[in-house]
Amino acid sequence: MNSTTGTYSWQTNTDDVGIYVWYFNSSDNYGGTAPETITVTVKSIPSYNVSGYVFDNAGAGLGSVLVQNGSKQSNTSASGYYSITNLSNGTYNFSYSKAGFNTEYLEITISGADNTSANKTLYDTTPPASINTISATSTPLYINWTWSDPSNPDFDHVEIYIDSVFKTNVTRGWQFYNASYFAPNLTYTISTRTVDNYSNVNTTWVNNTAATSSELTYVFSFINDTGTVSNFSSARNASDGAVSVFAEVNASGSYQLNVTTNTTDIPDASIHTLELRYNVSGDNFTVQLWNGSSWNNRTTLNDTSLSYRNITLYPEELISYGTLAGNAGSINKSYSLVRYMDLNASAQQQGILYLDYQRIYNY
Ligand SMILES: [Ca+2]
Ligand SMILES: [Ca+2]
Repeated sequence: MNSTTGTYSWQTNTDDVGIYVWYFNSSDNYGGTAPETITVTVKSIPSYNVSGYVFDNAGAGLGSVLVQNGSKQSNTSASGYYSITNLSNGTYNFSYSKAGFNTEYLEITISGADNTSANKTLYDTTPPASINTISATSTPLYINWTWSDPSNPDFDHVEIYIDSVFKTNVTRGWQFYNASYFAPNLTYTISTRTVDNYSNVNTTWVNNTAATSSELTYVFSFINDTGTVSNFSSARNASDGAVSVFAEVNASGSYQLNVTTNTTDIPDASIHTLELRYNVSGDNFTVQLWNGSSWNNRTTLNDTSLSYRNITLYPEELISYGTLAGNAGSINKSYSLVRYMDLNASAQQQGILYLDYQRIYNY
C-alpha cells in the first residue's frame, strides 16, 4: 500500500495461485465509514507443450537426440519422439543434436495451443574413418588381406577393389578378404574405402600391394606304353627321399622304354620350367614334350648320379583345358605331357630311369 497515493500492488508468483477475498474499511475525518469486499483470483499463466519426432537420413525415427532450448530439454525415445512441457506463449529456437549427425535448429512459435508437429530431420553426412594396419599373406594362388575396422559406431562395410576393379563389400567385423584365384608370382593391389550406415563413403583409399609366390605343380599320372613303372607317387614328392623307377622291358628283341606322364592343373604364369631330379643306369633316355601336334626332343638324361635338369617350356607345350575361378577372378589352367624314350634301344642291357621328382615350376 502506497500511503500517499492509496495504490495497492501485489506481485504474485506461481505459489500464489488461488482465490483471495480482501476486506477494505475506509473512513474520513467526519465519522463516515464504508466497507468494501474484493475477491481476487490469482491464475497460473497458461503453458503449452511442444512435441514431435526426429528422423534420420533414411526417414526413420532417431533416438537419443538432445532437443534443447535453454534449460528446457528432452532426449528422443527410440522411436524419435520427444516432448517438452510447460512453455508459455512465445517464440523459441530449439536445437537438435546427436553425435555423428549435423546439428539442426527449429524456430517454434507458441500462441495459445500445444505444438504437436515440431518434427525435424537430422542428417549424418560424415563418413567413417579408414581401415587400419592392412597387411597380406600370400600363397601361389591366394592372397589373404587382413585389417582393423575403424571404431566409428556407424561404420558399416569396406568396399574391396582388386587392381581397380570392384569385387565385393566386406561387412563390419570380418576384417579380411581372401582373394582367389590369382596367378603365381605376380603382384596384385587391393584398394579399400569405408562406408557408414547412411552410405557416406570415405574418399580416402587405403591400398596394399602384395605378390603371390611361385607354384610347383607335380606330375599327376602316367601311361607306360613300353616299360614298367614302380613307386610312381615318389616322383610326386621332392622331399620323401624316394624315387620312382622307370625300367625298360625287352620288346621285339631289344630293351625299350616309352612312358608318358601328364601334369595337370598348371596355373597361368609368365614362365614355366620342367624340373627333374633323376639318374640313369644302363642307358640314356630322351625327354620329349608334346606341343599339341607332335612330340619333340628337348633333352637327354645321361647322369648316373642324382642330378637336376631344368627345361624351359614353350607356350605351346602348356595345353589350356579350363579355368580356375575364385572371388578375385579366374585364371587359365593347362596340362603338359612329358615322354621318356629310349631312342637307341639295345638288345644287351636293361636301362633304368630313377626319377626323384618331376614338377613344373611356375614363375
Ligand atoms: Ca557417419
Ligand atoms: Ca621323390
